[in-house]
Amino acid sequence: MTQHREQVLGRRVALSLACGAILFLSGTAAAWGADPIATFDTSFGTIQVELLPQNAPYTVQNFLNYVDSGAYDDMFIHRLVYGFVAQTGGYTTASAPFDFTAPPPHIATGPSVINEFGVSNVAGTLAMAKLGGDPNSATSEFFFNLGNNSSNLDNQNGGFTVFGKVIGDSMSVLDALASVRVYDGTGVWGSAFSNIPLVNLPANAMQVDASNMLVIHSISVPRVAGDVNLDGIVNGQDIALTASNWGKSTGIVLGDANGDKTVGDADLAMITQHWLETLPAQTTQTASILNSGNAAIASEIVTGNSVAAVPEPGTLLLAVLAGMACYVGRRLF
Ligand SMILES: [Ca+2]
Ligand SMILES: [Ca+2]
Repeated sequence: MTQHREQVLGRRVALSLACGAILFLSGTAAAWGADPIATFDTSFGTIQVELLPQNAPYTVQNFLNYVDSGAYDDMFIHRLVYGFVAQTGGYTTASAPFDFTAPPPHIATGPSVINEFGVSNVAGTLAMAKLGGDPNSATSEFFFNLGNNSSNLDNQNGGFTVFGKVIGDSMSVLDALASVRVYDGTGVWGSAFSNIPLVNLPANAMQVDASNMLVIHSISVPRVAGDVNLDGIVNGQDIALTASNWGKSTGIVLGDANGDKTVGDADLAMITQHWLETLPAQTTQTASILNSGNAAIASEIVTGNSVAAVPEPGTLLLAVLAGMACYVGRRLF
């Protein structure tokens, strides 16, 4: 009962503060900030991504939960289909090198996130991967749309939720993936690795090291503490979001300022502590968004290498890895 009273009291405090904030803001222009910018530090260049919390709030919060926990550190692109998608968010190099007896372990996943399809899957967007026939099954894996996949991915399984867009000249970094050789690892690691991009793999390789993979070392997303709706400013909108999620502690939680996966007084305190703080302009300024497609990326898949043609005992396992591949770009994720 005591906890219940505290929750009721907290809700009343939150609501009264929210009302006060709305009144406070009513005399000023709507002080909206900007979308958060995620910087991907990768082995193949730096990629900047504008996250879209206004369009997909639960999905962006889900993404940030993985970023903040470190689960995404040193993840690698495990699926590349030229002109279609580059998929990641499932596997890291933490236990590399990997031999061909067992696949890299999948990262631990949290609760699934509700489908929030709205923005089209055009080139340069990031969208959540999910199970076929289950729109609300996305957890950690996501992909870059390398081409305009709107006619396909907008119209199946409830639509694939776009939660970010590559900005500035970062699309040129993704263009470089077109020259990375793709291997079919189905026979050794399973179907999740049917199109794994690898670099500098020696002909007699018996294992794959981190240096052979396209690694996303880290993702940084500057934010203001207390900015729970991720618009770059701490104000009444954040209090309103916290109030509307008061007491929640299951699934993907919105309004959780301090990151403890529950919404309560501590979050309200953090919001009021950072009241009206904003991100520095240079980190909230969005560059132009490229949706023009990716002409540099070939439509033809390249598989195998010279050792696949003449397998020898020492290269047999690699030959299996690098062997026949088929284009499976239209399969479900
Ligand atoms: Ca805010
Ligand atoms: Ca909290």
